[in-house]
Amino acid sequence: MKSYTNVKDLGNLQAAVKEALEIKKNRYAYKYIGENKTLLMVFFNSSLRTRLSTQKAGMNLGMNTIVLDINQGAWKLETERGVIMDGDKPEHILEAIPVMGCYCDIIGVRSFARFEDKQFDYQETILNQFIQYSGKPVFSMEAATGHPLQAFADLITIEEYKKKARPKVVLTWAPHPRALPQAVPNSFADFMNEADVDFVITHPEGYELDERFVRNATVEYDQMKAFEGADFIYAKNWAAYKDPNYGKILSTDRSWTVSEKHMAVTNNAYFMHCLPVRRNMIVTDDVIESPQSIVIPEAANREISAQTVIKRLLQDDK
Ligand code: AN0
Ligand code: CP
Repeated sequence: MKSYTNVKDLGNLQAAVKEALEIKKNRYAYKYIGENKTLLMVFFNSSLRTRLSTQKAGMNLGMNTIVLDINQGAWKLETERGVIMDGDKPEHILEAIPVMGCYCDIIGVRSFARFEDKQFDYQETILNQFIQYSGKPVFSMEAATGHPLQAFADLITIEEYKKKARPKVVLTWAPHPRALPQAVPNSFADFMNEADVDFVITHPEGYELDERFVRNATVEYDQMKAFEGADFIYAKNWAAYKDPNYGKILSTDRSWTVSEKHMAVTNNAYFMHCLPVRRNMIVTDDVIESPQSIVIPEAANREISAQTVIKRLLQDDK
């Protein structure tokens, strides 16, 4: 694997999940393949899970890890070509990226959608610049349009908890006070469309995701109807994708907050969320604290998805 930006990079998905579950059984089985190799993790945005789980995954493989927070102590980076740099940004990303590439063997990048320019976001301008100019294998730690390490961990978790061959998995929008990217729901949809599940997406009108991710999913605007008979509920907020409302909040309707009333119509579904989650906005205390909530094992699987991906990048790095 040369880079990891979406589900396709994993090739056969069933084989990737199998490999991940093998790694989970013995996460130190490959502790020498990263010896004398350096993992650089570059963050343009905050993180708790990705930061810790990806660093741990690198360490499990014997790697040294360096973490760079672009907004804390590094030079502010200009990202547009052709700009006269007489403002507050002393360095251009087109020098910064190849320099970063000099000091490491693999680079992970977190760079959220900015919601300033849909094209800039949906062309994955920043992530692709890393791929083009770093000279090193690059993986997404949540970029503008996807969070494939999260979705891979989500699939591993569903595989571990499912009680039937083809479970019903529902991705539900839920309210949030700030405009959040579509990266998590996009990648979740991308993976669920490739997995053996009955996949339903529910959200208020206006919150339709990019069709390239929705593909064969059933879109149901009635949340309670969507929840009927579900085996897994995956909650997430996102801001509008569709023009002219790209990046906007269209609803704060708290009847969409996942509560016991919603869970009651499911098939005793498990509750999932990528975290961080705002309680009583996205999900009630009762649901997230219930025995059906698997948000912690889901987060734990981030180490496993990251390790599987980094292992594959190392193995290709001849
Ligand atoms: C981010 C998002 O919604 O994309 C990261 C989630 C993993 N969440 C927030 O900014 C709260
Ligand atoms: N789920 C996730 O990516 O969490 P962080 O933003 O804390 O890394």
